[in-house]
Amino acid sequence: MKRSDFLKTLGLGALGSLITTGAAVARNQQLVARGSAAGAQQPEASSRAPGPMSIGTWPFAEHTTRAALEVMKKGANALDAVELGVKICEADPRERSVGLGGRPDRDGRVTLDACIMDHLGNIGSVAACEQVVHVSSLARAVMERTPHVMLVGDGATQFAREQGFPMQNLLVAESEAEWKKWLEKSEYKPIPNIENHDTIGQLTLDAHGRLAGCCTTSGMAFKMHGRVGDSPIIGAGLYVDGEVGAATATGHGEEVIRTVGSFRVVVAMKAGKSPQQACEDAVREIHKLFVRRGKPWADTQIGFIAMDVQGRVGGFALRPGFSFALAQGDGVEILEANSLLNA
Ligand code: SD4
Repeated sequence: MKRSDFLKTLGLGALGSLITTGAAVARNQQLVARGSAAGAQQPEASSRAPGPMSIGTWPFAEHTTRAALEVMKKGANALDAVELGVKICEADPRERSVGLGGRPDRDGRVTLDACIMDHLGNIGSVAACEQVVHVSSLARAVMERTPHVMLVGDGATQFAREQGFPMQNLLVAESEAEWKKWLEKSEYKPIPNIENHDTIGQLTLDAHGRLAGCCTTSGMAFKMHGRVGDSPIIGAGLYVDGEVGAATATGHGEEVIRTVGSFRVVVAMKAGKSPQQACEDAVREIHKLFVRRGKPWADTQIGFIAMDVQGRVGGFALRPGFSFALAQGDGVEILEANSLLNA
């Protein structure tokens, strides 16, 4: 399905071209603002019943959202579907920032972060976990089989072992070679959109209107050992409010934690913003704090995606280059997100 066709199915029609250019964002915002003020339908509104549907960060979510959509069409609930989807990415050694094959920290250790949340507010999370490929499932096990919501480091690995998760070396030859090359200079410089920003955050809405989300990553490449990013932190890397909507983040985790990014997006939706407006607000807040702190803010990337219970979606980034997948109906579409900065 072409994006223009897809947008038509969302009732966006002529607004389709507004998705990609900076000037268009402003027009889109005006339209949204006017629509809201007049109590009219907002441009992103879907004209048909939402769900099942799924969105996920970055183009690799094409496969994971499609898989989630297909099982939801067969009756799976949003939570099972989102877990099934992200596991595809975790198991793929070619994806070098998630699960097996993820890039190691500066000590050569692959440590994974993940969290999961359902529409009822059930949450589970693991951080800095080693030797386990499917940390999304481990996060779910924390959620369903412990009195806690988060396990980290050795405790997370120990729990995985006790629960029968297979233990394996996550460092593949390509990632090890990159790490050895990195050691030559040992400079920590995240490169936007290139090597350090490919977390998968995925959201699902099933046929019964239940939302779920999962975020899983190996985190920043060559991070300090023990560093934890936003991805396993409920409210930062992921948040789901079953009555409102859900959001997830990718990019420079420290900045997302600083602003409690995903929670911020969902709260904005609860206050009446569309998913698109809410993602834009969160990125603006991050940018504002960069400026306030006098930091070289242009040199990093942050992206949010969001979906509400009405099936409207949004995505926005600090810089160009961020895209996300949307699976709905018969197809999956890769949507290029607008950005606050031009480069
Ligand atoms: C982190 N947010 O560890 C993750 C990295 C990321 O796309 O999103 N990469 O900070």
